[in-house]
Amino acid sequence: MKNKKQVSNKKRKININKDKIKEFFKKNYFNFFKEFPIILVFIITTLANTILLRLLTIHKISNPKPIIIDFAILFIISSFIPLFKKNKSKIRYIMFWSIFTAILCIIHAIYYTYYSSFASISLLATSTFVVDVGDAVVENVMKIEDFIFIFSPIILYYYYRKKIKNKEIKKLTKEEKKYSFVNLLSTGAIILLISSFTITKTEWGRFVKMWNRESVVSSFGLYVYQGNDIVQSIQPKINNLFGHDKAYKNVKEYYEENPYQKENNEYTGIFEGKNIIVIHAESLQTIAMKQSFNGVEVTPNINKLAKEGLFFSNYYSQVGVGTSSDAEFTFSTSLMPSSSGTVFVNYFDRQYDTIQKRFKEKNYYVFSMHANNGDFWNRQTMHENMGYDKFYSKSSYEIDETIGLGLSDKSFFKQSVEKLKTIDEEHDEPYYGTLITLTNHTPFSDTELMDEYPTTWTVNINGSDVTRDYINDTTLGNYFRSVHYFDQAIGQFITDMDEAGLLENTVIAIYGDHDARISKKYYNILYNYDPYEDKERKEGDPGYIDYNDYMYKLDRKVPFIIWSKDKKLSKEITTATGMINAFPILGNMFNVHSDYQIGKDTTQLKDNTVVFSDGSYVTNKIYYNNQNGEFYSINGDAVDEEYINSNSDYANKIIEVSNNIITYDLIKEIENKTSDN
Ligand code: GP9
Ligand code: MN
Repeated sequence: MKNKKQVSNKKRKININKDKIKEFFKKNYFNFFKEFPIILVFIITTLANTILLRLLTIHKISNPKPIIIDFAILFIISSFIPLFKKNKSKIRYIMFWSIFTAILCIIHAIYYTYYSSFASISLLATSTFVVDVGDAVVENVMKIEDFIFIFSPIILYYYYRKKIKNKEIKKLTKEEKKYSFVNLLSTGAIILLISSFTITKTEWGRFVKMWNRESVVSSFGLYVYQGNDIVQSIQPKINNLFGHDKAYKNVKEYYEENPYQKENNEYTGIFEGKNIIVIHAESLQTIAMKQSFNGVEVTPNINKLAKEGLFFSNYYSQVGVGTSSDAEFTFSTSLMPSSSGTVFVNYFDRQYDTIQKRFKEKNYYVFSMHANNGDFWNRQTMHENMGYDKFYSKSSYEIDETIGLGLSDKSFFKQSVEKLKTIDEEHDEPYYGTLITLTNHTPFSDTELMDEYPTTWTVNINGSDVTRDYINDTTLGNYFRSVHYFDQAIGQFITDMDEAGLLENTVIAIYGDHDARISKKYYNILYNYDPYEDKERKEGDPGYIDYNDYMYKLDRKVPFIIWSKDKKLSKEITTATGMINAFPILGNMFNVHSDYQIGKDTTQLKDNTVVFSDGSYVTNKIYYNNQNGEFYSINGDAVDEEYINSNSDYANKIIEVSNNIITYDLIKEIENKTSDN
């Protein structure tokens, strides 16, 4: 039993410690911020911006980790303030960081709306493309709330003018400067160090790989994310200093374990020697093929091609931030897109083994047509590197009719048929052509050039017809109208090609390049609108569909259709298939392949894993969300841990191998070594 004296000693010690701690905080923080309150205002207002950014984008601010880490970084940034001699320099330094971080938040907010991800500095080179998409950005991407972050430097400057400007700020001695610097810096560093012990293995993995930008910002905060992004964006430029040998070994081992094996099936060589036109259908989603409004299908022409051809109805795009260009890349190489930056802009100078080059080896004339600026997505350079003999860009077309981003698809196709007639006349050899469309790109604006196609719903109530707005004049309604226009354009294209005799010996392949990024709330209306009650069904209402995030992700499917006039395949493939499988599927039909193709021909498979750029994946049984480790059973199928783990390993592996190849230009190295031997 401790006697009273021991207890009172213990109490006194605790009080002494408390006083010491109080004294420590008073000296190191309270007195300092009392002298320099503007630093505290800078930290608070700038921290508020990062919290607001997460609130407006990922809608999550409950996790304290990113807040603490951002706070620590701001402490570190502030630690240099006492070192400045002049007070004016101190204020300029603070205002620079306040304005810089506000602009950073604005860029991320705008970028997130369009790409559902955070921006990477490696995309700076592509930022001009964002400007080029013009009204798509203004109307559908830039929102007023994106600019709310500017209030932070405004408040800071107002505080400076009101409270600091005309006041004499205490001059620090050399010793005090040094002490304050070390104190703030070490405080920030200690907070960072303690925070690092709370980071999980998964979070570290995502930090290193940076596929899952949302997850990195959610766990590490904005500034650590951006710092890591800068390092990872610069790294490819000095890549041989970092990890080249490990990457080379990784890729060599992968292809030794997974060599290309020719597997003949009912489609092998069926189109060998024929022409092929690949239509890259901007933002064409499979959901549009299932809709009708007022008795008129959204896509009657595409539906006919799907019915007569080989239709992959469970097909997904696998783009990263490179959107259209990533779709082209993965379609052409059967590799995953880059996780840091975009291939077309940051790695255009690497050597790739493409389907275009393989057709060229079989003496095909290979060309691409797209009525946008040739430097959009750096296509002028990248298409040549991919093996195209010629790229017909905007300068090859008469811009006689514009909708949205540029030349209307009806005019693009009409003018392209004339070019195809010339190509057919001038070339005895078969041709491989890629036609990239534009009209169906955001903003899906309703223009007089798009025939009226109201996405309304007319029902008979008490004997009289009542027409409900339904999704008309919503983004989704405008999207379906835009798709309906595209369908008319492609229908006319097929007719014109047929009349010109260009379909006799030609295969048409159509793929949607990615989904249209339309908000889930409109899909809810599409599925849950009750025209009789003229309201959206809620939980508990009869016929209510609980449209969850996974159903939304699955609705991002895009179609892949392979059609020819003289060989009607008339089959639907429901096996999960992705852009990465297109080259192996088409290659089997024309007897071309790449030793580096990662995808498989899925026409014979009962199940397949389609990997997305953030490491998530879909199979015929589940959608696995790599951001939170959850999985959604699509048809109520039960799967075991082994199914999840093996598919997750596969997903990580093919993303890693693809990025190794892209970053370190390994196809060129492997090919050179092979030819030297
Ligand atoms: C631009 C067109 C659209 O030329 O391909 O590009 P996206 O915005 O879809 O990447
Ligand atoms: Mn696109």
